[in-house]
Amino acid sequence: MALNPDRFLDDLHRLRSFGASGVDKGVVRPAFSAVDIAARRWLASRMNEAGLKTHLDPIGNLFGLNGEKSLLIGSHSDSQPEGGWLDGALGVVAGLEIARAAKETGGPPVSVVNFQDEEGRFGILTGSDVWTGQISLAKADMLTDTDGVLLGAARSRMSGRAREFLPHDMFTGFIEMHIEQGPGMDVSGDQIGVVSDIVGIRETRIKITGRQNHAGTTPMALRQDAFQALSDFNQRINQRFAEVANPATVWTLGHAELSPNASSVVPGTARFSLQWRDGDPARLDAMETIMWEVAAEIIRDRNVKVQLGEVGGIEPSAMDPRLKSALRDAAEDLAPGKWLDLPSGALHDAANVSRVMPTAMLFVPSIGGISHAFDEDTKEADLVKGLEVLAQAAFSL
Ligand code: HGY
Ligand code: MN
Ligand code: MN
Repeated sequence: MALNPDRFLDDLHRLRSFGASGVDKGVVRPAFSAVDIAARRWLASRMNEAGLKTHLDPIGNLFGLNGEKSLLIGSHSDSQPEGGWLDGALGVVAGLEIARAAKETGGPPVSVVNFQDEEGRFGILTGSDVWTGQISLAKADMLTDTDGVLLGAARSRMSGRAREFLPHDMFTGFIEMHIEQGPGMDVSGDQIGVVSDIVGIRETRIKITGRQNHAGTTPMALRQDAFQALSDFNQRINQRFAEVANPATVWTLGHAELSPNASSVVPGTARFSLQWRDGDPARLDAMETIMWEVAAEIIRDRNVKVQLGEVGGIEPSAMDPRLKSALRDAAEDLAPGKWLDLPSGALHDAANVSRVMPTAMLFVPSIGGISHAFDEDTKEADLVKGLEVLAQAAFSL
């Protein structure tokens, strides 16, 4: 299969132009934003030019299909509120190049997918959640982003061109190429990572309601300060989670908002997110129990109301042995001694897709281990090496 690495890199840079931030190689392309929709339209035109049949499903997942039975390759093109140019985009453009090269040179049938809202503006991996049946479309429509926008309203911007959900059995398997997004391979000097499994996650949104009041006249002892309650909640979570964590366990309070958010007002409400990740479902459950216990302690000790949202989650998932071994063989052939097996601490659509078909992932290194930030980057030689390994594995399958 004759790949065209220049065309692959050109497409990657072209995709970055949709929502380019102007800082480093940053991208601002949240799911269902105008630039996200424009990027999907452009990708659809590239798929058409490659002779693939485009298909948009009701949640906004875009497919470029090659025949009735094919290997599926892809990832996502939506970004975090401040994202890099490779997170997701790399896997989609690699899939496009391999499907295109395979068509041009009589290779195996390969289709491409570009999942919607992998970055969880609304859910966790929303587009693949819905396609693989983890949640219904009706339930997904009721999800909101942190500004209160309903997914149902957001997706109506794309629904004019959408058709039905595709059956999973059109595909013999799924492979997702991605940047590692952590420091492991940058430090070890490896060029290719073959993913063994993907961690699980739990996530919820929490609201603390205290009593909004005057910051000069309200005695400390009488305050029901929503921020102080949040701070106390966070400290107790740090202590209690650490008691059950292993070195790979992580947790993050990544979104927080105070109301009215003014320097002379005792905050009346605090809204924030809490997520935790681990490879062991029992530990994920234990951490959820701790969260409920800490919430009860805060209500008791801080005289505030604590409302916990629904706890969403994805279970840890193992990658398929046959697909993994195809990736390993290709890695040993094209990057001898410079590849390794490793788990993924980031979530990926592959976690959902692994429930419905054989699925595998490969990683290329992230410079400095930086991702979900404008300065995320990977050496061009590593991007191309990943493309070649993936293409060879696809061919051997
Ligand atoms: O958050 C994640 O792990 C992924 O980037 N959606
Ligand atoms: Mn990603
Ligand atoms: Mn991401």
